[in-house]
Amino acid sequence: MLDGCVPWPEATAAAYREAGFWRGETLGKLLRDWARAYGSRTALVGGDRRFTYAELDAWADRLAAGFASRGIRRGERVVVQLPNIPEFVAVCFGLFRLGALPVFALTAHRRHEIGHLCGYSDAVAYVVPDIHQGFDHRELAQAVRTSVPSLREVFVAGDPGPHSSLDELSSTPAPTPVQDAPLGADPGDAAFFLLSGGTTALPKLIPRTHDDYAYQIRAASEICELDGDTVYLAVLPIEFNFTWGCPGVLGTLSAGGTVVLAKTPNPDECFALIERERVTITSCVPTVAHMWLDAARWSERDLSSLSVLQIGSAKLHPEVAERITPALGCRLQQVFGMAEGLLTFTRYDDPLDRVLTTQGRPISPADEIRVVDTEDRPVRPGETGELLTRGPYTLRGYYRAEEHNARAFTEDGFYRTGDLVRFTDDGDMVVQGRIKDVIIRGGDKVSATEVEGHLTAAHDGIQQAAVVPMPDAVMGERVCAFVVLDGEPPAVPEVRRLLRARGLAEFKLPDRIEVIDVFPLTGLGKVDKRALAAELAQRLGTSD
Ligand code: OOB
Repeated sequence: MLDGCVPWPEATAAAYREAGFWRGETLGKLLRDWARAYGSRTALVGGDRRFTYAELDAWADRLAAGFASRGIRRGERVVVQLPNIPEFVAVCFGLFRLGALPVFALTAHRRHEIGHLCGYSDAVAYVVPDIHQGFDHRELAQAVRTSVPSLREVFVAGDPGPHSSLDELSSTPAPTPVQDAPLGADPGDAAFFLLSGGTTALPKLIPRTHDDYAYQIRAASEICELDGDTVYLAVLPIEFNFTWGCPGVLGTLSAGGTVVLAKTPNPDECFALIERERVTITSCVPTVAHMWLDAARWSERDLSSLSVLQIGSAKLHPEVAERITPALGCRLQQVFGMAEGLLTFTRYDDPLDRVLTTQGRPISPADEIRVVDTEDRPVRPGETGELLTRGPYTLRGYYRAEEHNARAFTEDGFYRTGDLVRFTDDGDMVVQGRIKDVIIRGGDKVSATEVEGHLTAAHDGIQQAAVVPMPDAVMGERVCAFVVLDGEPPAVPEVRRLLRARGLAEFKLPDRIEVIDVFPLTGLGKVDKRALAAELAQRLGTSD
């Protein structure tokens, strides 16, 4: 495996291959197979543009040749920050075919996060849109380029400004045929990097291998019964594991279906796409589901093609879950997942109460689960504890993070998820809470530690900061910062402006600031965040 990645133990890897989970295929080769099987069918729809499987395959080849002609080599990293546009898919497959590794940045990321991702991965190139949601990514690229020495190239989808045009790169005919197998990469090696949902100040990189991801999309597609008639609407950002491969974009392509890209989760846009493209399945976070439930009351769009709505990434409350089928006329599937690997799904034939109240079961018979107490001892059946897991598509270590890995994994390779769960007698998992210091704001993960660091650095008067989740009916949680001050209390817009100026993504900025004289401490002398959450509830008048 690429230097800095942690492989599965050889015996475990052999067992996964023996069991047929890992089939020794690369993602770049899989697209070739899909193009052979489904050539003239529509693979991808983005805005007014439609691509057949054959066209997507040829586009990926041209991009692979183009990237190679610009000196990008096997094993090198390329930060990809693109919205839901067809280029995202073509660029990734172009890179897979070279054996170069996309690093999936969020479009919301700004100078601070992108600088970190490029530096941490020693990226040689960075792929951006020109302007997205009013923000000029070419300027961001210019700034990052001066601070990251490894960065040689910036490619732009759209008007390139001072950088290189992605269109031009893919207009050079590929030296056909690009050899079939192994298409530049080793199936056991990392194919791309997902980002961790941030328990650490900045995201860690999660290497996903060709073998492990090909297995994930196969297992997820089977459970979701995808086939050639599947039309998947990508509502959430495409770089999110949920959208990309649970079964999502890749699962749909593997089945010969059609992927439709939505620019935003806005119900006006998405309902129109569902009607126009006869969408059959989509996935979203509870906050988006809320929006859709409200919009469905007045919308006159025909949503009758929609048969499954997957919801995950944050806790879905049973009262909201109950409204899905009556309002949208489709089946609900709860999904619990993480970029690190493990996925649990409710199944289509589960009794309704299990679908409404649980997050289902792991998707692979080889997923291993432990639920443990604070001493790593298994809790009694049915009791709540921390979820630990390992399996054929769950990482064994973050990239270049030896010290962190020692804490994030047990000695025998189980990943410590930081989630508190219990299992019902039927074997379904129910998420009860979490012990990691993360706020889940409408499905986006915000590291408390990261925001705290920026608060004290950004504002002279803020002596100490502690960030906690603030319950919110629509977003699930919002970001509340408790601050110990020296001077006048700062206004929220002012603090947000200061953090934005530090290059922080918008979704991390505090929604509320609460002043406190001293922080409550735990017995170990750490800031007691439970006590702060209780204090917040009292101040908001929401404590029971
Ligand atoms: C998904 O992935 P990440 O990496 O952004 O976040 C993972 C974390 C989990 O550890 C858990 O804390 C939370 O998000 N989470 C849920 C949940 N699904 C994820 N918490 C409560 N209920 C759920 N259903 O969020 C993700 C990746 C793939 C598929 C779906 C979600």
